[in-house]
Amino acid sequence: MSDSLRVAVIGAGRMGADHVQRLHTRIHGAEVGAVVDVDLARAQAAIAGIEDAVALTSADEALARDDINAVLIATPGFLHEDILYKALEKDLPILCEKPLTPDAASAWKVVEAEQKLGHKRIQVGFMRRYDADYARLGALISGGDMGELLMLHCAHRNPDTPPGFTNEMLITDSVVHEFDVIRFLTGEEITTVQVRLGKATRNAPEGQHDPQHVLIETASGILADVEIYVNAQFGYEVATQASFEEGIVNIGGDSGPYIRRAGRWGGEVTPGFIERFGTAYDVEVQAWADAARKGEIGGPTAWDGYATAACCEAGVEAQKSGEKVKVQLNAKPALYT
Ligand code: ISE
Repeated sequence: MSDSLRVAVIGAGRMGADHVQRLHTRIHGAEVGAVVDVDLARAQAAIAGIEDAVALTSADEALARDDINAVLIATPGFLHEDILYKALEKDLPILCEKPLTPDAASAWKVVEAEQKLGHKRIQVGFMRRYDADYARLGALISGGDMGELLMLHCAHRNPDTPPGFTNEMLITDSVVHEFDVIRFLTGEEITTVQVRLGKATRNAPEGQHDPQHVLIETASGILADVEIYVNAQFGYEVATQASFEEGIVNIGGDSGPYIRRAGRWGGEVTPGFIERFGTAYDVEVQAWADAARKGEIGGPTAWDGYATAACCEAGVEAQKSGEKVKVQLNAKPALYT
């Protein structure tokens, strides 16, 4: 087996294909060995120009190959669980796109399976933790120079939603990042979630109430509010304002060249998450590859995947009831402390 990781990328959709290109062109110490997709033509398109990589339609077939020693899971979330068990059985390093699994009960079973294995093999793809702005804000919070963090105001805006994006997915697919990054920034678990539905845009597809206002409380009482607005039309924006005892910090605002031209001034809005978080994805996958070659993981754990699944479950219940819902968490196993 080569010193480099030979990765099976499972799922060749938007994120999977993006990770294939990343592994092939920008990540050191890892290469694409196989790409799996139910649509063989899509898997073949993803490996075009990559020598020695094979396109397959079955994850089992990829994991059974002698030349594969790592797995990157980028299928839709409801397909993760089965692949996770099979990869754990082979004790392979795993980078699993979020969500770990779609609900807290199945995520807990994955946590239990990893505990049985006795060491961490699963890194969950919460890429915001690798974004330079979030890392800087995290350092300001833990550094303590600005006093205690009191509140976070988060805006999460997407231009539109792909077909099949349900009302629940505003929480489980989008706010899930907010849950993770709030836990990451504060170092605390989230205790309650409430969702308020106000005036809705006419641009949302049938069945979606958009935008939604999500109110979050952490263990020490830090309050966070999230505007999740997934049919905002104008482009992609993820921004946070943090209120401290000694000041205010903004991250994720507009950046890039400020242009004055032909009687106008301004810049460009990023079109989507692949562009907005492109560098963060690169850093994330490199951190995973570096750690995996040493038998470790380089980021968010299966516990983080479970804890955010529990937040999502509370969030979906809160969407329906309008009530403040408690997040139910099992005790944290020693493997993750
Ligand atoms: C998408 O799946 C992502 O992960 C993006 O970061 C998020 O902004 C978007 O709302 C999700 O649908």
